[in-house]
This record gives sequence, C-alpha cells and structure tokens, in this order.
Amino acid sequence: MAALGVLCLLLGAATRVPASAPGAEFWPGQTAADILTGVAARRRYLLYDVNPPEGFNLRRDVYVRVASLLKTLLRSEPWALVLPPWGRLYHWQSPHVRQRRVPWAHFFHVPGLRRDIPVLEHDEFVAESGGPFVDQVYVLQGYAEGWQEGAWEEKVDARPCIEPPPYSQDKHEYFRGWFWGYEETRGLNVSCLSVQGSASVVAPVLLRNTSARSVMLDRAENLLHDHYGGKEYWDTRRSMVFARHLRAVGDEFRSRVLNSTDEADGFLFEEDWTRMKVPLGSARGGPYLAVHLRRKDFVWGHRKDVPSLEGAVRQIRSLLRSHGLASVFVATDAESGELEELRRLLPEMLRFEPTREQLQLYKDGGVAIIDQWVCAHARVFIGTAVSTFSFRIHEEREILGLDPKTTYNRFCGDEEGVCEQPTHWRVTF
Ligand SMILES: Nc1nc2c(ncn2[C@@H]2O[C@H](COP(=O)(O)OP(=O)(O)OP(=O)(O)O)[C@@H](O)[C@H]2O)c(=O)[nH]1
Ligand SMILES: *[C@@H]1O[C@H](CO)[C@@H](O)[C@H](O)[C@H]1NC(C)=O
Ligand SMILES: *[C@@H]1O[C@H](CO)[C@@H](O)[C@H](O)[C@H]1NC(C)=O
Ligand SMILES: *[C@@H]1O[C@H](CO)[C@@H](O)[C@H](O)[C@H]1NC(C)=O
Repeated sequence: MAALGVLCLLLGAATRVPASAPGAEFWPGQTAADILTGVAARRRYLLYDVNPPEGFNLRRDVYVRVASLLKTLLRSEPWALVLPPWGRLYHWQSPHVRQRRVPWAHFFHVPGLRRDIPVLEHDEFVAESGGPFVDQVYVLQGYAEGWQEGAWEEKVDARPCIEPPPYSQDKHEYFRGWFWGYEETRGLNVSCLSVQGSASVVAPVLLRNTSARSVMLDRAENLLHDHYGGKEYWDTRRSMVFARHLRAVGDEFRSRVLNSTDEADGFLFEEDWTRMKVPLGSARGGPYLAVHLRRKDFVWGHRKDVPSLEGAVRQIRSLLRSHGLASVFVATDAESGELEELRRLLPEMLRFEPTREQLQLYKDGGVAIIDQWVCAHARVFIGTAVSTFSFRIHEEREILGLDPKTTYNRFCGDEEGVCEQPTHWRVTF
C-alpha cells in the first residue's frame, strides 16, 4: 500500500513536470529516463532565510540575488528554489492579523516567478521532499578578520561560526531553529560559511562540497548581486509581479478615487511579464502625484535627508503646482499622531485605508503592496531617500514605462545642503 502510494506520487510528479516544474526546461542534462521518473524525484532544493530585522523590500532584493545563484546551479544540475514563507517582520504590527508562515502567493503571482526559475512554496517542498527536514544548513557570515587589504577577492570558506548560530540540537541531535515559523522542521547539519562576493560564489560548494539534497542558506543577505542591473537581474525583478488580487484592489482604487485607468493613462500591462516590453515614456500615468513618506524608524534616527512633515508638505505643494496636478496620493507608515498632523497640513490628501476585513485578508504586507501599486501608476512620484520601499516603486515604474524624470525624485531634508536625487536604473531586456 505504502509502495503503491509512492509510485502514484512519482507518476503524479512525472505527469506534472512540464506544467508545474519549469526546472525541467532549464536542465540541459535531462534524459528521457529523468522525465519518466520525474525530475521532482531527483532535483535538489535550495532554501534560504534573511536576517530577522530586515524589511519586506530588502528581502525582495535578496530574492533576486538568490535567484541568480539558482540559475548558476541549474547550468549543472536540476535545482528548485523553495520560497521562504513570510513572517515575523518587524514592520507588520497590526494586531489580530495572522502574519506568519505566509506563502508567496499572498503577495506575488507565483506563475510569474516560475517563468524565470523553478520555485516551490514551502508546503510543496515538504510534500515533495518527504518531510520537514533540511539536510544541510549553511549560516553565511563574513570573515572574522574583515576585508583584507589589496585587491577585492570573491571567496567562500568553511569557517567556525563567528557568532553562535541560532540553531540548537534537540535530544535526537536534530537542529531546531526558527525555520520560518515551522516548529516541526529540523536541520540535519548546521555549519558556517564565510563569504565575500556575489551570490554565485557559493555555487561550487553546493555542487561539489555537499551531496545534501536540501540546502538552506541562512543570512542570505550576505550574498551580493551577481550582476546588478543586468538582464538576468531585470528578468528576475520583472518576474516578481504582484498577486492578482492585490493588483485588482489597487486598480479599483485608482479608478474610483483617482480617475486612473490603464486605457486612459497609457499603460500596456501584461500579467505575463515575458510579453511585456514597453518603451520608456510610453505610459503617461494617472492624473495624480504620489508620494512615499517613510516615517517611523527613519524619523527617530533624525536623519538629515528626511524632512519634517511641514517640509514634506511644502515640497508636495510645489510639485502639484509645477506639474499642474490637483490630486495627491500618500503612502506612508506614519503613526496615528503624525498622520493626524499630516491630514491637518494636507487636508486634500488621498490614502488607501483598508477596512478591517481587507486588512485581515491582505495583511500589512498586502496593504503596503497596494500602496506601492498605486504609487507606481502616478503621473509623478516622489519617495524617501534610501528607502527600499521607494526603490521598489522606482523599478515598478520603470517596468511600466513611465518617464524616468517623473520617477527618480526624493524628498529633501529641511536642512540638507546638496539634495542628491536617486540613480536611474534602466531595464535591460
Ligand atoms: N502600507 C504602507 N506600509 C509602509 C509604507 N512605508 C513603509 N511601510 C511599512 O514599513 C516597512 C518598511 O519598509 P521596507 O522598505 O520594507 O523595509 P526595509 O527593507 O527595512 O526598507 P527601508 O524602507 O529601507 O527601511 C514596509 O515593508 C511596510 O510594511 C507605506 O507607505 N505604506
Ligand atoms: C570544498 O572542497 C574543496 C576540495 O575538496 C576544498 O578545497 C574547499 O575548501 C571546500 N570548501 C568548503 C567551503 O568546504
Ligand atoms: C556537517 O557539515 C559539515 C560541513 O559541510 C561537514 O564537514 C560534516 O561532515 C557534516 N556532518 C555530518 C554528520 O554530515
Ligand atoms: C477623468 O479622466 C478623463 C480622461 O482620462 C477625463 O476626461 C475626465 O474629465 C476625468 N474625470 C474627472 C471627474 O476628473
């Protein structure tokens, strides 16, 4: 009975391969026998996690770096990337909302990711690999001795852990740790790797130094981009299309509150990102100014490049005037006191305010994405200096084909001398 079950699983996997496991297409060494037994029965799994304090938008950037490593691995062997469930994010503070073990499909269009690399949700990995086990955990770290003088060198070495790794052995000598909130998950082996360099620097270790079938890279933010801003970077970035239900809410808000539709505003959006290639400046954007005002920890630090609310409103009014716009959409993480103050200074501001049910459904992460989607469709956008939330909006507007002059703008601090504006990164197709 059990054997029959396994056989059915294998056959099931085999027949599903072409549709749900694009890894098949990426693996040059594949034979007919591989297809019969199912690539799923043979492939290896790459898992990863990021330093807990990092926010949602920095994590999106780490995904691009790890995807690039996966592409390198696929040149030699069939691998799949296991999407790290979302949770325990410092900024997700709404009470009574379950915000752990959140699958990627909540925020992203997973079929879009699969047009770039083979990915699995965590639950799919557990089902396919036969249980909540990670064979090898590598905790990535820098070099204890720091950067050595002389030429920059890419390197990776097995080294003692500089800090005690956040895993401990249970009485069966399995390693227990956070594992995205999956208490039942166990690591079979944990060790530290010192890395210096781009994501693919660890590929030889995964291919040759370990035969573990599932390998997790913890603290994956230690890996740098293989080629920031290149075609591979943009392919992966473009594949991170927001989930359909979030786009729908954003579009409904645009149309109802901001009089903005794709037809009227020149957007040629395709859900299938591989078919979307629009020239810069082809989209006009909806008839509103959008602003991203990052507050909270950005203000507590009293940073020079973040304005007071009065300063921000002065800049908003000036932009409305110079662009002949009457509406302003505000995305912000300001807390209630600051928000009231902002409403007093800018009574006409429009905001996406979710109902309790919407917040339950979309969660803090989904609401932030709706804010980003609305900002991405504005005629003119202005963001906050060095906020990755604003950076992701820049990229989205670039993909949507808006004129860069309307995108790469940021608020200046009240006392800031030279207020340098953000860098323009062009999509490479
Ligand atoms: N809804 C909404 N949430 C926001 C906004 N700005 C910031 N946030 C929340 O605060 C978090 C912090 O911003 P992130 O950019 O993701 O965090 P980060 O990666 O540390 O990046 P920084 O902005 O550079 O700190 C976001 O993920 C959101 O949860 C906003 O305008 N609207
Ligand atoms: C990987 O294996 C090679 C060859 O045995 C060895 O020189 C190298 O130090 C190993 N690297 C790591 C990170 O274990
Ligand atoms: C655990 O991993 C380390 C580093 O890859 C390796 O040297 C060691 O043999 C592994 N231990 C077991 C029990 O597999
Ligand atoms: C909405 O936009 C259309 C053109 O895009 C314009 O003709 C119409 O007057 C606008 N409606 C309002 C209420 O502003």
